[in-house]
Amino acid sequence: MRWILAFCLGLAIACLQLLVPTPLWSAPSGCDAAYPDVCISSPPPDLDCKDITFRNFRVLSPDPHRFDRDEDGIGCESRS
Ligand SMILES: [Ca+2]
Repeated sequence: MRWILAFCLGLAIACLQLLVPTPLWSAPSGCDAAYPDVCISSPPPDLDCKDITFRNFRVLSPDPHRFDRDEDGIGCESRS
């Protein structure tokens, strides 16, 4: 019967992770939600691409640092 308990507990944890908004679990405080793939803190200070090492990352509105100046949803595109 112990496996049933383990199964239910695992199921409960899985459901909890679906119900609770992910930022509570994954995003450490200080990471701006506009850049979900990388951890960049919200301004101030206002950062530019030259101040960070990330390239070609997803940018969501409102893009407080203006990393995505051409507004295609990709920040700090590396020119090749
Ligand atoms: Ca862009």
